[in-house]
Amino acid sequence: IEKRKLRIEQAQRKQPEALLSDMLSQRSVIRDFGAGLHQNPEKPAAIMAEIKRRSPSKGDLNPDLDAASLAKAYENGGAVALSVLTEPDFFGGSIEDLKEARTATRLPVLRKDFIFHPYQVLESAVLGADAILLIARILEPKLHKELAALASELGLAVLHEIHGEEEIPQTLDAGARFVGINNRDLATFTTDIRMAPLMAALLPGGVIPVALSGIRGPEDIAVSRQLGVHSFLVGESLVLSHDPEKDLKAMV
Ligand code: IGP
Repeated sequence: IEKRKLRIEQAQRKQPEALLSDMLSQRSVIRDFGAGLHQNPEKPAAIMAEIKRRSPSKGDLNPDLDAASLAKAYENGGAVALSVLTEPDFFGGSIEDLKEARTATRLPVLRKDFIFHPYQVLESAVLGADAILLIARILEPKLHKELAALASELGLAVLHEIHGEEEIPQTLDAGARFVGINNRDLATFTTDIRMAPLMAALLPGGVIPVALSGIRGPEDIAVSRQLGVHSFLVGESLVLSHDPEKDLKAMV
């Protein structure tokens, strides 16, 4: 017990910065989140597949899902990345889901949560996420930029989420390379898959648009691609599917 006490005292004497860098150094190798995303009409659709137990609009979707097996099905189905909800109250998510999904595959993992504090960015890095979501609508431009800078300092990629044209300047100012455009109107919860292509046309070349929400199957992918968007994030329809691997293969 004395030995243990001494070790704890020694650990406590370490500066928080040193502790943090210790933790970060034990982190597994960061996977390249952006590698699979693209804006190339010739390539198969780039699909990020989401693990989501519940949603505010639909309630329980698949509350008992097994994150590891679903992640494997997504990988086998041709997903380029995983998105894992870690938000507990509205989405039934957890850090455990993120860890299990990541361990089960070789895919990069986006932490999907409401991130509005530097602590959460650090936490994401320590817990092994490869990328984080930053939602323009819930962030003041200054904070948005700070969180993005901290993420890149830690080697994390960022998917910036926008809903409207007015959020584009702050997003570009935060250095965005990947911009998720939400097809879902958060006031009414209705989705319109033409939203993402419409907004994508307003982004400068070199920025990769990703269509988020409301993609139900191959037809929606085809329509979006005709309108000029080639990367996607699909949740609900895959989480509810009896054969997510097969359904995903039909979309790519
Ligand atoms: C997935 P869908 O309609 O395929 O389940 O949508 C994803 O876009 C959606 O879960 C989402 C989300 C978010 C969830 C988009 N932005 C922000 C939580 C927080």
